Amino acid sequence: LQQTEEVEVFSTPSYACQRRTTLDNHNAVLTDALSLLAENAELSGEDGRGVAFRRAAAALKALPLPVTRLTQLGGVPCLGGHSLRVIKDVLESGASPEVEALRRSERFKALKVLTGIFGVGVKTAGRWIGEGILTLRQLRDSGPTLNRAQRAGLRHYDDLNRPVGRAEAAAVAAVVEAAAGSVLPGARVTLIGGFRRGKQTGHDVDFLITHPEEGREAGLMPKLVSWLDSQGFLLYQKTNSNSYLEAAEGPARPASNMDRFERCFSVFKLPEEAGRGGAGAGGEGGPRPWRAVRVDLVVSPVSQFAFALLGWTGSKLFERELRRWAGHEMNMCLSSHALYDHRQSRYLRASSEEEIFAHLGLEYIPPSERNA
Ligand code: DGT
Ligand code: MG
Repeated sequence: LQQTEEVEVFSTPSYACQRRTTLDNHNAVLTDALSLLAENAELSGEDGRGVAFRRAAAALKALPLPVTRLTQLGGVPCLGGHSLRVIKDVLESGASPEVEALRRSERFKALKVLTGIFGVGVKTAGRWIGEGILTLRQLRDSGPTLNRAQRAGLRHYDDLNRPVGRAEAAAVAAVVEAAAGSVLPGARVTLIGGFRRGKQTGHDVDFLITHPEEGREAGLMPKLVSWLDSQGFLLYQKTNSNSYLEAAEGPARPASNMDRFERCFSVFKLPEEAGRGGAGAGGEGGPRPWRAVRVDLVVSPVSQFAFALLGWTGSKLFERELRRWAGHEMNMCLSSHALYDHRQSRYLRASSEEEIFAHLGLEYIPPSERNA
């Protein structure tokens, strides 16, 4: 009699927005490898390949146990040949030669360092690498012209590449709440992004601001920014104004998810308090009295609040999958402003995330389970 070991065969729905993905990832070794390949594709301008690896990683993140054999993956969607090869290598020998080579690659390292500068995108980084600039030192020495965002990014490079903790996020929240309360009494500030999903750290802190009375939020962002600036909280800011208008005939460009909210990309000067993990910020001179933190502010009219909340809570892949589900499975168009039903030729209103999931024919997934 041949003894066969019991191994569970996994299966999971194909859209990330149909799955519950907590932060408890049982397959981090595999998903780290696939995420690195995704990152490399994105840094090389190959977004399609990037999404394919992100989807593969997300499918594994949703599994209830560690994968030990390839044969368990029969019912797991989104695993293409390339991803399966990487998974096989990791399962059999603990590592993927392709991923290990990538980790050591000078080009990948340079792309990571340069795009790690706030304000530097893939194209700029690629151009600099073509000019022989691979490190921050080389960038500082050879001095290509930097814009205002990039100068701030370079100046605060170490701070902005140090993860932001929950206590720091709460401290930023207190400042933003004071600002909003002062310039528009009754304004509501909500922490969004990764922290709303329960992450312990983030690369930035994201906030959505609204007012319960429609229209009162208009013009709020400039006032907010000028209050923050006058109190000395801003090291950098760039504000985009709201340009979203609903058209009677439906969304003009259904595929577009460009944000048209009042939005501010900023770098906060956050005072460091004792006990908040300020050590390490100051290097040799001892702890500095403040650190730089990336903060994103978004203002939404209350009529669009639920859509904005859903659209800015993430994860990025979860958002992308929600929009794909809406388009491909429901013939609807979802954005951070609205949901348009092409069959009925009308916008579907919602005042909560639960209602939006219901419109989409999806089971409600709470923020802590959107970590795809
Ligand atoms: P983090 O900050 O790296 O810990 O992780 P997240 O999930 O907070 O990511 P982040 O801060 O880049 O973005 C927060 C969420 O907001 C993200 O999951 C998707 C959404 N988001 C970010 N940028 C845009 C945008 O330009 N348009 C739209 N519609 N959504 C965006
Ligand atoms: Mg964030």
